[in-house]
Amino acid sequence: MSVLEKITSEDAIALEDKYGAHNYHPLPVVLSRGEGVFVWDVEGKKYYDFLSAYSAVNQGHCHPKIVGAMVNQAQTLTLTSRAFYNDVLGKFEKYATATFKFDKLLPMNTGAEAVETALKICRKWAYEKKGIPENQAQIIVCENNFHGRTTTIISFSNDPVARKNFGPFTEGFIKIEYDNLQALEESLKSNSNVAGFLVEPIQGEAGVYVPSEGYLAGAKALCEKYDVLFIADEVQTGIARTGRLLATCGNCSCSDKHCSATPEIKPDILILGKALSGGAYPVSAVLANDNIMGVIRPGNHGSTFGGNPIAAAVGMAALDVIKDEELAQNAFELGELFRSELGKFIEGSTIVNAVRGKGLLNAILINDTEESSTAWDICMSLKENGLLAKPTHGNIIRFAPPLVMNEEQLLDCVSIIIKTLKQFEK
Ligand code: IF1
Repeated sequence: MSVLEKITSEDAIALEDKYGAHNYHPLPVVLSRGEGVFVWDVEGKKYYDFLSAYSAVNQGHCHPKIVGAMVNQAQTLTLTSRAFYNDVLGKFEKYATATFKFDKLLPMNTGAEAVETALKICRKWAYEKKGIPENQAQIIVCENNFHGRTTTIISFSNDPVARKNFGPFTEGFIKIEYDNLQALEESLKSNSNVAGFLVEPIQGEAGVYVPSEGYLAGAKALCEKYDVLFIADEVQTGIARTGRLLATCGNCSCSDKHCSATPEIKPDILILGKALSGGAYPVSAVLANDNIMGVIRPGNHGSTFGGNPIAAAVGMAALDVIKDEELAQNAFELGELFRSELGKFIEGSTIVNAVRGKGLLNAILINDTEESSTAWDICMSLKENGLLAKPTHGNIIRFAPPLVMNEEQLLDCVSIIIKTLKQFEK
């Protein structure tokens, strides 16, 4: 069967069911084309994409500048491995370190690989710079975190479905409550071997939990006080998704006038992925200054594809688009509009309890139990009404469209969402 051969949705689903591992339960829609904020299924039906591949397609599907960079590089030099230099990686590293204001970048491919890389750097820094006894380093993480699916990362997850029967697990992690500075300080006080604190600026998978004002700045200050590395996992919140270039938004160089641009929440280690490539190619990265990244020496860490020429070319184009089209600003403004419009509906709704989020990373809380199928049923009806979204946990639906959406499209989506929710009013 050639990839060009037309296939029905039913056949596509049957093929995946028969030949693919069942590690997902997708919405029953088979997509075959994407452009900007839209995707089309194999039967030609058009949808607004309100998931953006979990915030990887911030720049919109098949952005011509990103695809152009990818095609051009793919016809020139695809992969050399890091056994040799290539003429693109250094340019990407310079561009990205200047954009996010760090000395160095370590290129990887997936978000989980970047998280694992950050954990290794943090531990090595703890032994070689902080003087923690070898193999005694502890890294503090938050309850209900999501940082990826590797065995070490699920070792500190509390999601039973992600963990069960995948043990034994990696040691060296302490779990505390998210958005609780007292819990963080108590953990720092009572554990002398803490190397780092790994945190999502907004907990995406947990249901788009936006922490209290001052939480991230307070956490950074506690990390400084106890000489512990503040590690921000911005795989999902980064690259303009939350209305600023970064949710932690240190002194980045974006032109976004809303950016707080204060060093109070600038991470010691920054983890990026997903939209670092605009969803066109797996590109992730870990950024840090020389006093931290300097612990990494030849042979300590690597990856066949990490830092490959296509990834570097795509990464630069993806960052260009974010800046040229001022997508952080757009996400900020459309996010305010989205929450305001949904908020008006919620005042009189029996089916939605709340809307929350930052920029264009938002979620609604459905007035039903986690075990109910209501959120799923609502997403199935949204699909029928031409908008694709998916529940995160049980009764929470995440809404994260591409950041290239315009106001008219957003208001069209708000009316689709409200029309659909009204079908479920009790
Ligand atoms: C799945 C969730 C989102 C992430 C953060 C690291 C990673 C992710 C904050 C790992 C990845 C993806 C993974 C994907 C679904 C999606 C997801 F629902 F799983 F939790 F977005 F919220 N840090 N998140 O969100 O990056 O290795 O996937 O490139 O695994 O089902 P990755």
